[in-house]
Amino acid sequence: MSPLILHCADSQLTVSPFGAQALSWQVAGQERLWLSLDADLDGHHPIRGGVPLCFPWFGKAAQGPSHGFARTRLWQVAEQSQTDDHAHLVLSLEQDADTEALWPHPFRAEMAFTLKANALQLALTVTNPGSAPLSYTAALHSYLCTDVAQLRITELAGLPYHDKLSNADCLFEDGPDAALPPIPVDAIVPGLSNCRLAQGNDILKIDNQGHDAAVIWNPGPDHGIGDVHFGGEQAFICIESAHALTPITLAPCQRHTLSQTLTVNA
Ligand code: TA6
Repeated sequence: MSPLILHCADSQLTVSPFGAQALSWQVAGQERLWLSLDADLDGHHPIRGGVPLCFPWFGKAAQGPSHGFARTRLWQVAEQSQTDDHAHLVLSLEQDADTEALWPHPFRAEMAFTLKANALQLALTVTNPGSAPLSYTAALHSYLCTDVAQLRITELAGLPYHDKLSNADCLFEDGPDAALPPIPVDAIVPGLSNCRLAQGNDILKIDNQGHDAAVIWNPGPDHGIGDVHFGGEQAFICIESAHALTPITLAPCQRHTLSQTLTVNA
């Protein structure tokens, strides 16, 4: 279960087959994905950081673990290729006795990673191989490196969101002094497709597709989360490409792709 490493020009991506989870993405030596120093890498528990996959449900559910089982399954290598301008890897997961016990549906999930010199595309494609409709929710739960003390996501100003912390529908503040987002934050923002993380001249552009919402999450300093190392929450913001408001329903043979593209200095 060794990690898979992709290279393109000056960038390097490390992917764990356990969970089909990106763990590290470095561009010109600079790390872009946050991984907890206390992350559990034993191959049994969710890994805190990188880009965990939430599938076949987002969030808590009565029938099984938070954010589904995809992040705690071993995925198979389905494709791997390399050209001058990109490296590509696809990992796949299908139903088996363990997934059937939690979610009695046939499915095929493919997680594709496309690494370019200054960009990373993450794409989760789910196909319905069965004869009945298949419904699920999902997210690419990206932990992006940032300095939360200086963070300001201007695209959020004035937008409506569902606040999971208060279970209320709210509006982000507007105006030049608005804290965007307020910390702690656990916000489901309908339809948000693009935003930027800026720190001085350094910009990371985030483009989501096939989603119905972006999720913005940072637990703040009093989180009590055992596998976030001390002070670690100050160094990341999760900006997720999610289909979390309503389920995706696939007819037999239909497929859907949920994606996120991260571009440095775009
Ligand atoms: O995407 C935000 C969220 O659903 C939060 O509510 C928070 O609990 C977070 O994900 C982490 O969930 P996890 O199950 O990985 O601890």
